[in-house]
Amino acid sequence: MTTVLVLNGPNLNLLGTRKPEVYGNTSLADVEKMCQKEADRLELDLVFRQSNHEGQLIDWIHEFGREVKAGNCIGAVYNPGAHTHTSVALHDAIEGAALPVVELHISNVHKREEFRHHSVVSAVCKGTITGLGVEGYRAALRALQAGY
Ligand code: CA2
Repeated sequence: MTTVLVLNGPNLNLLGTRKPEVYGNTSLADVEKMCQKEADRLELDLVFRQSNHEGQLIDWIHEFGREVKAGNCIGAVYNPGAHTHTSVALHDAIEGAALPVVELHISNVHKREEFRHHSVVSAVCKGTITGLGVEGYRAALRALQAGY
């Protein structure tokens, strides 16, 4: 079986504990269970990770870029959190590692504050899903599996 990485950036460990009007009531543990179920259905091995630290996220992107090169992984579903709008380092990591990434946002960033309208990582991602709630994770897994 081939692996898919689901990666979550800063503060996503708070999912389901606050701001339900923006992010819903689902916890990150629930998202993991949902992704695991979808990965089983798609016959993919799931690796699910979250960090609040940019360097850790960069190391994981490099690690899974190597796995893609070795033929063991098809790519990543990545919710970069607030790093989406700020981190040139994550842009460079995705590009440098040649990791196929579906960028994922739970909320519709375009309906929110203007500073959330621009993503510095979109240009190095395969595509972006925004505003479909946690259902977006499932859609992103299907898209990667289908070869997008
Ligand atoms: O909509 C998304 O998924 C975001 O990537 C979430 C980020 C935000 O900075 C992006 O603009 C859009 C924030 C993640 C923080 O999640 C929380 C969840 C519950 C309570 C507080 C924060």
